[in-house]
Amino acid sequence: MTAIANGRKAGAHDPFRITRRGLMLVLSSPSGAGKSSIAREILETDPEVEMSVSVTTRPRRPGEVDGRDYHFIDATDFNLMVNRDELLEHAKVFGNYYGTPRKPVMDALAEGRDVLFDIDWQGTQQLTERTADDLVRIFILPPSTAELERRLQTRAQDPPDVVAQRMAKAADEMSHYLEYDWVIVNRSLADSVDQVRAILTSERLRRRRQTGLSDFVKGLREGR
Ligand SMILES: Nc1nc2c(ncn2[C@@H]2O[C@H](COP(=O)(O)OP(=O)(O)OP(=O)(O)O)[C@@H](O)[C@H]2O)c(=O)[nH]1
Ligand SMILES: [Mg+2]
Repeated sequence: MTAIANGRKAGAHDPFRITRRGLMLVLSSPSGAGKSSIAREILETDPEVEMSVSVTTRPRRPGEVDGRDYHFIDATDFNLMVNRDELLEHAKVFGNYYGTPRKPVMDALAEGRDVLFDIDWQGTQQLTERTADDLVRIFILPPSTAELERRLQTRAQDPPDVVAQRMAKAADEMSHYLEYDWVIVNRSLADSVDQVRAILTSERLRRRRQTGLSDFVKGLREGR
């Protein structure tokens, strides 16, 4: 696919690329709005983006892989990580604890790679307080309530009582769209993915993120 080829050409290891600091791309949405599908597509097609793998005390679901989907840990280890300040943010969601390990994120940003976060509004608020300059926040809305319910039901990963619980929470969660920089209504996966790519392209070009610019311009002015 050309998108991959182009991405590689301009990738983090391209010696001609202007050095930049990576950014933190946060995707939040109510359950079932399509955030995970969008994230998967971006990760598969953009080699400069990597996923932040959260720790969670939630039990692993069939099909989930430890270390890929989440690091599945118990409450004791979770508290240990909180106390050692090893989490960039953490929150309780649907009765389980979730948190973002700090070190992989910091390493990626310093190396000019972008990190994608699938976290809720509570985590986003904490990141806004701590790492605002690196943050790009996108909120995904469903096209309608009926469509949201349909997606939650056909996903078939959760029992009906959990679906009902998530629908009830959706209205609450959606009120947080005001705390995000960009809002996408997910009518079609392909369009939403294109829109996220457009945001990524723009945000990467921000002057403050292009840390190699002064050297580059110096070279230009010296005729190199
Ligand atoms: N604050 C915070 N939220 C997280 C983190 N990891 C996952 N979440 C959020 O926790 C919620 C539940 O995630 P999961 O247990 O994986 O369930 P899911 O079926 O993927 O839920 P939805 O994505 O909401 O449909 C989602 O809203 C995630 O965005 C994290 O490290 N921090
Ligand atoms: Mg999800």
